[in-house]
Amino acid sequence: MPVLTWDIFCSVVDNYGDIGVCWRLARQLSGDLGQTVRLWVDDLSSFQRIRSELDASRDMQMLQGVEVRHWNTPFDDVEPAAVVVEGFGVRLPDNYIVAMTACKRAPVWINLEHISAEPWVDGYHALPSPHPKLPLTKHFFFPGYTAATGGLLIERDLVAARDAFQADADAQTAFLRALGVLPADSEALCISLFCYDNAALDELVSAWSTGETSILCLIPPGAALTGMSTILGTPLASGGRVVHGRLTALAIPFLDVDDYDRLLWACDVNFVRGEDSFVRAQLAACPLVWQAYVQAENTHLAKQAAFVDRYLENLDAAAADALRALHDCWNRQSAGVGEAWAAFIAARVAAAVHAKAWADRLAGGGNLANKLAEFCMNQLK
Ligand code: TRH
Repeated sequence: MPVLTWDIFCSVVDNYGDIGVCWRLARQLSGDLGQTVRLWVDDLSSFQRIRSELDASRDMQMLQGVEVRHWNTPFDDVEPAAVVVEGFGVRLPDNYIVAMTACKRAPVWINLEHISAEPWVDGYHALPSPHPKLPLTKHFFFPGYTAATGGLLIERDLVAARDAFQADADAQTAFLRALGVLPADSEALCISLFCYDNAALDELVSAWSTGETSILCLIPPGAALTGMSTILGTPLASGGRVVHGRLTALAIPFLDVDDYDRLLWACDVNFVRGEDSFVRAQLAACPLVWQAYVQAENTHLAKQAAFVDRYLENLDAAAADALRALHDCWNRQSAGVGEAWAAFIAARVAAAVHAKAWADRLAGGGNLANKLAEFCMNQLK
């Protein structure tokens, strides 16, 4: 594959998904495809949270083959790359756009969109959008689940690394021990909980505390931990644990992205949110419960339902009904989540087999970094 230069622009709107996705793309283009990548990030502190070796005070540094640049305002004049990617519709600096028009060959300009399982994505992926005034054309690039979309970010050795870890009980035990999991916890169903503020958490915690299955819930800092602390009446901080009936809640540190992957691989069930943790949980080959990023007019509910429809295809009715109800209550933050959890527990073996089949299907489908690179090279022909 020819080597192109890439500028990826990431503005951290909130939380960690924007930088999580942009970092993953940058690293894969560089590491797996040998591309020359600059990643411009406006908030290096958020980036540092998911990659602790990053120095948030430096304007320029190399990280795993990627040149990481602080996106300052005003933006210094630089020579644009051959491919320019704006993460999630971020507005590029005006002087950078002007510089793009001055290039001998106009850069390929990509807007990397959010993932959605909704069927309309097939028709919008890769559509051009000519600039109203300048001789530049932007293309929309949609991640997704069908051959007509851009696929998913899946690193070349992800599946092998995951399978090796999941086949290695000692590695999993050592990993979990370092997070504060005790030998006595080994009989419990292990859950990771990463979510937004969620009014349904109270009922879910009550179901976990009073159910027949022992639960060990690992909770990174954030809304989930705040919610759990309030419900259990004990402020939890990293390393802290509270036992409440059949539930043991354990606060864990915020992990580097690659360790977060290992956490997802090591747990029996993963509660995830937003975009990047959601995709990683699908690739972890374990059952997941997704809380979509809340949007105006409840558009996230349509997004969530479209995913569930796709995800549950070919799953037996009892397990599918349980997972649908769980997602529905969790995203509507409504009553019924306890009952849905009990139904999920009854169907969890089928759900686990299905999660593995789903991950295999994704791994055999389109790979976003490769598809994007091929698309851009074709544009430059
Ligand atoms: O954090 P999120 O809610 O992020 C986003 C943003 O809100 C964004 O604006 C919005 O557009 C998008 O959601 C839909 O959820 P997400 O996408 O799952 O990103 C979390 C990232 O944090 C992901 O890359 C995994 C990483 N992470 C760690 O590295 N370590 C951890 O311990 C945890 C819990 C997460």
